[in-house]
Amino acid sequence: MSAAPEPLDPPQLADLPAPPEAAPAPEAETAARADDAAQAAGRTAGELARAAERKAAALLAPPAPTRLGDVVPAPERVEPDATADYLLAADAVIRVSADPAAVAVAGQLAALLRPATGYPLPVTDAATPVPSGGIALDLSGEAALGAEGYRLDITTDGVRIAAGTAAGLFHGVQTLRQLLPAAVESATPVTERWVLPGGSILDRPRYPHRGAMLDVARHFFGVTDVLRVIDHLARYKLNRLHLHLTDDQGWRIAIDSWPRLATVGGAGAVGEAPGGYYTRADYQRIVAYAADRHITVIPEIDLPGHTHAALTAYGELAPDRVAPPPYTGTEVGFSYVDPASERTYDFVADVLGEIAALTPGRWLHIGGDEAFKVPAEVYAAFVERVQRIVAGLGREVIGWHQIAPAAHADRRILQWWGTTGEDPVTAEAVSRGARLILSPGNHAYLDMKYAPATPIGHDWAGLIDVRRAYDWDPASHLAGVPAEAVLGVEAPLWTESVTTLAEIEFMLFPRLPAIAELGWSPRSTHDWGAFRERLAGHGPRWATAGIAYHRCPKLPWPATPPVPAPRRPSPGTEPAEPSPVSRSGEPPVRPGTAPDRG
Ligand code: TNX
Repeated sequence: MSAAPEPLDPPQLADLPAPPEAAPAPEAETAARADDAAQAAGRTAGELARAAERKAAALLAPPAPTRLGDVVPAPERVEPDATADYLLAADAVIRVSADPAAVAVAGQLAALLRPATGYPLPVTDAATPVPSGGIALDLSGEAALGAEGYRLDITTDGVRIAAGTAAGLFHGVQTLRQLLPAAVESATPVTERWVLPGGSILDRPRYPHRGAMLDVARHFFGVTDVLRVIDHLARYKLNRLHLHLTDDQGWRIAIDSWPRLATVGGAGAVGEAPGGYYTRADYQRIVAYAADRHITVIPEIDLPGHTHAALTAYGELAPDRVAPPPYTGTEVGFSYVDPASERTYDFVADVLGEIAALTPGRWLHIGGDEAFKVPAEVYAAFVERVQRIVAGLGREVIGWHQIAPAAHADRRILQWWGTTGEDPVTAEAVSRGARLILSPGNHAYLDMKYAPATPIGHDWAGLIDVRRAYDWDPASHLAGVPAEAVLGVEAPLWTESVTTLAEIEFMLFPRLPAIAELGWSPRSTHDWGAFRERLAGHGPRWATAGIAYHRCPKLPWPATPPVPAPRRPSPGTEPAEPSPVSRSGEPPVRPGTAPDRG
């Protein structure tokens, strides 16, 4: 296993390499000097002439539609250069360090750019990749950029992303994507000037843990839905997907040693909704897809409460040894596996053992919330025993903050979901060594409604409009918890009322990018006025990508973009299938509900 992540030191700008000087304008040079320069740079006069042509074209053309500072989450340092816009041409090449992980990122970049541009964008590897009119991804080992940082330099002569890790290159690619015109999100070729704003960005995350949680237990979402959610996380540089795999209404992962958990426990969901579960292969596909995007899956098996679905499959785990009928309501806190039975610990060890074997990440989430029927001392002893099982599997425990009273276990992490900003029991657990992920219910719970009329969601933790999602500071949120104990943030999406992918997207967008910015951006960039403008500027991207975002009236959305003009329309062919969500980003209003005014 790799070294444990620690909260990053405050960024030291002095540690970082200075941005390169702007290149002199080749068109100002004499032919003789151009020859010298060409030789010095190892380039032919023809190559140099093309570079000069690009520079001239960039200076004559209108400025890039996107500004260098329009990125979400806000980068650590942005230095625009209005004279250095870069125009991606049809013959551009992606050059990349000859390292399989870097080549994979280059392939992902090409796959992002090819559909809308229609350009071939071949990928070639090189010992020292240089832009040469195209895009260079340089896995140069710049240690100061850390595990996930990158630097991006855009000049008329090309684009260079440098990082010390493939994750850093990948994040740089997400930034590059956001700097191209919104039409880059089109799935088919469109006519567009593919121009990037000139200048340099230097960027590293504030926190090592930046996550989202999807509850696939209350309603089940199939693999393709989850993969799309992973894509959304990747766009905003999130690096953890917490899957809430089990709850009272459904058990969603196949366990070979206890097969009825999935086949019986997974049969239902809230209300009349269909059940379902992931096979081992499904789960591995999700984990691998996430890993390719530098996202670690954190599986949660919620214990000892929220276990009604497991009890329907194996009555022997129930305190009365009787399997109950399925539960399709949305109450919480009534179920638990019998902490007094050894069979329960066999079950926990088998389940966590199988999950650990399928999960490359180092964390297992053991839930621990709302076990209201288990007495406090019994509960603490149960959690301590489960913590030992996790340690025995070579993994680290994450639990909801209710596990705080249990004894400390090495490297354990509590996930705060309270709404008060104050909890002496959690603060005390931190003083005993626990670290925290912050998911305050009143800021980060994406199942809360935006406004009273939001057609889906809850309001027990309050209404969470985008400003509320954004305007808090993870470092000082919980009284008595030092900033160094905070590993990061996570936005949970519980799905009692969320039934489709479009509804997931409606609750995630635009709030997920707000939480992502809290996790990534230095506090010095925190500014609601600037953020709301940057965020709203992403609306056309989401619309073009077919994301069913919530067009809340409080954000200054740009006009709905025209549907991009298709390139090379083939006469006589039918128009493409309309996307399942409207381009205007209208919310997926359920029949009989009022549209949200919030
Ligand atoms: C509380 S938050 C829960 C979940 C519910 C959620 C609804 C937490 C750890 N437990 O079981 O789904 O509220 O908002």
